[in-house]
Amino acid sequence: MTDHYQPLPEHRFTFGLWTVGSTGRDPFGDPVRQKLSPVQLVHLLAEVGAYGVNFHDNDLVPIDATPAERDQIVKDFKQALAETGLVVPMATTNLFFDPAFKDGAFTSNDAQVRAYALQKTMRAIDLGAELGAGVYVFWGGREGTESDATKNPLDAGKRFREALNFLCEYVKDQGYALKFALEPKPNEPRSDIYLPTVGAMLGFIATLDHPEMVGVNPEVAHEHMAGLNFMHAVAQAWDAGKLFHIDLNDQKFGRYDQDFRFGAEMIKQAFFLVRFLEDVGYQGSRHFDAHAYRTGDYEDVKAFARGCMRTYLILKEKAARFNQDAEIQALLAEVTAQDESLSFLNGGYSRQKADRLKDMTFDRVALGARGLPYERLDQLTVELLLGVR
Ligand code: DIG
Ligand code: MN
Ligand code: MN
Repeated sequence: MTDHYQPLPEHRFTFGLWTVGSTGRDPFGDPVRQKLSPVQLVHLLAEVGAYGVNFHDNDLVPIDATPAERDQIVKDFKQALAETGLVVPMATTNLFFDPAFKDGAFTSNDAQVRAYALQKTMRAIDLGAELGAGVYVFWGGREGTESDATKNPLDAGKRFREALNFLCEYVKDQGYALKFALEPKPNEPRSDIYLPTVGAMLGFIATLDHPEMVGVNPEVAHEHMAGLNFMHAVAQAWDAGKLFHIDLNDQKFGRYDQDFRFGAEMIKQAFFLVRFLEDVGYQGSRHFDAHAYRTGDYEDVKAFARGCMRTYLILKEKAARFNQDAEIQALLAEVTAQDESLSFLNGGYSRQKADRLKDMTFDRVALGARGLPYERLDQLTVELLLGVR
């Protein structure tokens, strides 16, 4: 039987080295899988059919590597990319693992740490540009507090803004074809992380010197941790022209950052997300920032990676079926019908329109009495997802 859910380069499925390379270490347990090299991980991703691979600087080059070691690592990595055809659409900086960043990087109270974070990020941007990345992600995992006695949020915002303004100027000065994508998360590892949601990030971007260079990298798990509808956040970013990248995974509500396989928990939300991305023609990477269960070996890690991509493709097919389903489309046409008597309101405000509208009579009771077939519509959606339509 033909398998219609095989990943192809045109699907732009990517994984970070840290995702399939996760050794299963967690706050309560040691690694359960041996560590694979970046070269081994590139070949693993090629085996499962990924399009690209992303990395934090130190996923590829250890923080204490010598320049000669760095050059050899990059040379070997480039060779693996050439052998497999994988590309590097995104790069980012690890500004959260080393103890130096224990109180943040760009927002640290220590000016030395802030300066070191800038230096580290410039070097990591150089590495990302060298490997062809077009998007540079900033996830401020340590940019936050446990106690608000320690830092004024205005100072934190000012420091983060100054760092991004400096780095935007650096990218322009170097002539890199790079754009920045800010990734929000509400908490963990800090008790509260600044700029916790997509909406907060979009508001912050407007305050930068070069807002045109900066967008967002929404992650499913992170908006779910905040109890929010992820597809709505993505739609707002898209509407603002700021959906520069996306981190796909899954997450139960009210949990720590689970980074589960895409579609593993909230299949209906995953469907509406895929339908949105495909309907608007999103052309960016479908990046799976997720990792396999700690219980798995590398064969299960490959099943995890394949599962992320297969579920996306299955839901993409379901979205096409939704858009072609006559009964569903008839209900949508019914509930979204235009009212020609109100077409005079199209095209914005005028005094004449306002006067005419103020003189109109509405049958408020009749408006409230209208029955909406949303149960039918949602049941049809569920039945489509359950495979009975
Ligand atoms: C966590 O969700 C963050 C880090 O893994 C990384 O900086 C970013 C890139 O997708 N996601
Ligand atoms: Mn996450
Ligand atoms: Mn992420």
